[in-house]
Amino acid sequence: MSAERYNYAKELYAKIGVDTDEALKKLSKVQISMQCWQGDDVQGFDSDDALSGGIQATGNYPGRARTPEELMQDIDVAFSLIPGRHRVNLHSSYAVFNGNKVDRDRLEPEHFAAWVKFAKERGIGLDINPTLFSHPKAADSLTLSHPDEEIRRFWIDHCKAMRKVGAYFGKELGTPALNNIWIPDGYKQTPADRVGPRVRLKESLDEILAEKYDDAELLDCLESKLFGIGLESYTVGSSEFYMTYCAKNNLMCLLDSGHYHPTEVISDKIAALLVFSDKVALHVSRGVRWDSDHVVNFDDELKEIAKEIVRNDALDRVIIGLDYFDASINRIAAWVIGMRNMMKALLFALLTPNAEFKKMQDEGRFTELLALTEELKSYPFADVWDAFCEQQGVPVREEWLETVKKYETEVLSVR
Ligand code: RNT
Ligand code: ZN
Repeated sequence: MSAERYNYAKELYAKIGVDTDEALKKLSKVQISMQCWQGDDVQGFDSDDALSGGIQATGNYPGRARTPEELMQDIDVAFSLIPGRHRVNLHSSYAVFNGNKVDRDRLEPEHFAAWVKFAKERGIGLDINPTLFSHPKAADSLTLSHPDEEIRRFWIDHCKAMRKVGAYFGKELGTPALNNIWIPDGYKQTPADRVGPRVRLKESLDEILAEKYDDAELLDCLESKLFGIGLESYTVGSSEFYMTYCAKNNLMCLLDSGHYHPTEVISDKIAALLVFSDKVALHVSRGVRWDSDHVVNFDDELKEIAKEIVRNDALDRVIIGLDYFDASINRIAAWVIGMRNMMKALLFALLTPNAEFKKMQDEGRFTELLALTEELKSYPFADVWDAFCEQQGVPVREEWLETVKKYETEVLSVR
């Protein structure tokens, strides 16, 4: 039955010059970095400190992962329901100590050996983020820009340590780890000095990034932000700051879709950065009125993000990661919904006659372009998506929810 539906869809798409087989082949190679922190509300395993840094996971749905074993088990369940082979995005706070805890400035690859083992067994890649929040030394919400040299030193050393961990991931797993530096630094009140903290941040970054690593093992990127909760008046690591820093130092920017003014979209920013940078990294998220980190929906902006990646032939230049932490619903479902949506959006973009549309734009055929763009929305996209899920051996449509419900009853609800 579904083969019939697929063949019918294939014919329709072929008429507008889209090869569905080719689209599925390309989609099957896409790797999305799944944020481990959705599984435990960004708590991590290195402390019981409350989540700080101006970010917040709201909700108290039962079943949060409390140990590395629980988190790994939950990730496995999520991956079994998501088509394709993806990556896991870690934070340094997810180090596995086995009783020999060290502070964050002393972290070593060995503290992540359990994750490397996990990744090797599954044939997947790992990415890393230094954790510059939820820690006594981040109590002022100032880290790499802190006026206190001792605190700044601690965080510089932490970031250096995590680059080493990232390179270890890359080497062990044969796929470069993305190391993303995001800091919460900012002020609640209007600052008396806006330049000083930025100069200190620049100096910290210069030192952190001085050591060169092989691109085949480690890729660094910097994530900007607009504001944090309790840090509304000033953000040290703003968009302009990092875009300039990255441009001058030949580094990669990370665009988080929740980190701009509510009417600004990252889809357009991808297209600006791709003109100048070899690579761009993403934290695909969904802000509702603010940087609320809601689960990614299959909405217009997600489709637009995917289009920018696909039609610029940039699937290997845009590094896609998700970033949300919704504690109000089943956390595994949250992963599955967001990951499947990201893949759906990429498929939607792959099933678009992009070259033809570009030609229409260049030739000023805007009536045709609009008409076809709108008609395309009711093409049998779902039939191709279902075929992909089937091909990849994961549940078709909402069937996956049964597995999540069963797991919730048997495992999550007894935690
Ligand atoms: C915070 C940033 C950052 C974090 C994660 C946990 O606003 O988006 O990427 O969400 O690192
Ligand atoms: Zn982010």
